[in-house]
Amino acid sequence: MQSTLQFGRFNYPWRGQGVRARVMGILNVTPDSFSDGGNYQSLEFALSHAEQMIEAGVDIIDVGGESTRPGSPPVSLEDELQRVMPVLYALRDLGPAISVDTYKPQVMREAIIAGVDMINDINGFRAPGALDAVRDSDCALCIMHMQSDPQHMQLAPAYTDVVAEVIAFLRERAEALLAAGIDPRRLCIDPGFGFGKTVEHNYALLKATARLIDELNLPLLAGLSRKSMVGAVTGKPVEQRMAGSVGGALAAVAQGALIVRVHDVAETVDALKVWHAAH
Ligand code: 9MG
Repeated sequence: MQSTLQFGRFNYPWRGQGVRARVMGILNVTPDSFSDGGNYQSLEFALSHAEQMIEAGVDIIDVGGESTRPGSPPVSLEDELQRVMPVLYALRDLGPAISVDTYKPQVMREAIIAGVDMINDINGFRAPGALDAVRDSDCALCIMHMQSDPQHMQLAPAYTDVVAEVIAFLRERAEALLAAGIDPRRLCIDPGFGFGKTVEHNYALLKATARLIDELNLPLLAGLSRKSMVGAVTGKPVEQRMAGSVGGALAAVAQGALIVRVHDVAETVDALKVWHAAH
């Protein structure tokens, strides 16, 4: 049986013949990701980073205007629109698929008008108006699990059975999207590594990648690049976590993950080429 994820202008087979894991490069357009010289400088910086990722073979570029690191404060709707919209319009026709990382329905609406291929919502489309915002489009929808919110999520993450609880959450959200009339071929799930989880929770979920895909019958996106779960086993600070992150991406792909969200595009693309050549 062949299954395909509808991804805006693209279609990605995720089960059956012709499956190839896709590399999603991270493009943060937050003031801490460039020296804040105003809108023009941030657009120039974003474009040059995107061009490097394209050169390295990226499949999807994920544009985010609000930091989701533990403890990060929220940004206003106006600031987020001002940061991401010029970048989405500038990237739209450069080749790769474009994703926007947002939980705000108004940003989703504007991004869909700009032609994005995926909405990546760390909040699982729970905000009032989110389902209405995405219903009448063909972009893919990434439903991520998060316990609590970015400001508080790492204070005391707690589960009785993390894998079962994450599956139950993702199932409930997928059913809410389907009940809103959304085509199941647009849905993608994500366990949300680091979003309200200890290192042990994260590795229990990484080991359960194949189970999540089987039980929910949906393609999976894994984002563990440079996260503390990589630092915890390598003992490396964030700027030295490239090799560990590539190892984590391969562990997810080996269990059937379709998309890996990464900082180090060139290294991940090469690792996946070799991995696929051997399978
Ligand atoms: C925005 N963002 C940061 N980490 C992420 C992850 O693991 N998955 C997804 N979908 N988005 C993420």
